[in-house]
Amino acid sequence: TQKKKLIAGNWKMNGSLQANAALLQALRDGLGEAACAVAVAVPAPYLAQVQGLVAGSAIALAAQDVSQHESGAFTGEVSAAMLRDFGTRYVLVGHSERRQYHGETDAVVAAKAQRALAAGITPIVCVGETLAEREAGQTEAVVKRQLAAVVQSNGQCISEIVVAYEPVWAIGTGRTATPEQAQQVHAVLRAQLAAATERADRVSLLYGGSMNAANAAQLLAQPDIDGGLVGGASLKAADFLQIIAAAH
Ligand code: G2H
Repeated sequence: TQKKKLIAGNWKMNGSLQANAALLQALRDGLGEAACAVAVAVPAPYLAQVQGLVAGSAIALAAQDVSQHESGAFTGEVSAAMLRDFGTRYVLVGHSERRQYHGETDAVVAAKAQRALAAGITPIVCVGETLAEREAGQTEAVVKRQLAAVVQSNGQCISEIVVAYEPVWAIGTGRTATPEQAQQVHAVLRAQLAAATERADRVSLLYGGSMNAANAAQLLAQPDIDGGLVGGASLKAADFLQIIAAAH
C-alpha cells in the first residue's frame, strides 16, 4: 500500500518542561520535508506545552492513554474531550504497560478506542504477545483476540484506527522482532481487518518494540509495516530523526 508511513514517538513517563522544549526544537530543526507522518505521545500534563511546541510544524500531538468513560466521578482520569481540547490527534490505547501494570482488559481497551473515535481522535490500538505466549505458539491467537474486541465494538469505524503490534518481549529490552517475525503478525492483523472492512488497506499497522535507527529501515520495508511506535529512541532527537528518515 502506498499510504504515508507514520512514525509515532512514545515518551512514556519521561520529560520535563525544559527537556520537551529542547527535544521539539531539535526535531523541528531536523525534520525538513519529512515524507512520513510524525507524532509524539506525551505525558498528559505536557499536552498544552507540546501543543504549542508543535504548532505550525508537521508533528502531530498524541496522548498515551484516555479514559473509557465520558466524564464524571473518575478521579485522576483524562477524558477524550479533554485531549481534544488540546489538539490531540492520536491516543495510544492498550499499550502493554497499561495492560500489564494497570489491569486493562480487552474490553476496556475497546471502550477507550470507542471514546477516542467519538471525540475525533485516532486511537493507536496496541496489541502484542508476551514471551511465554510466543513460546507456547499462541502469538496469532493472542493478537487476534486483542484486536477482535476493538473490531467488534467499533463496527465500520474500524478503518479509522491505527494498530501497533508490539511484542511484549521486545519492549525496552533491546530485543527486536525480526522483520519477518513482525511482517508475519502484521499480515495476520491485516487479514483480520480485511474481514471486517473493505478499507483494511487504509489502516496503518505500526511495529513497536526496540525500534531504533539501526533496525528501522528493514522493518519499515516490510509490505504490511506502515510505520513505527518508538519508545526509548524517540527521546533522542538524532535517533528519532533517523527513524523518520528511514520511513518513506
Ligand atoms: C514499546 C516501545 C514504544 P521501546 O513500548 O511504545 O518502546 O521502543 O522503548 O521498546
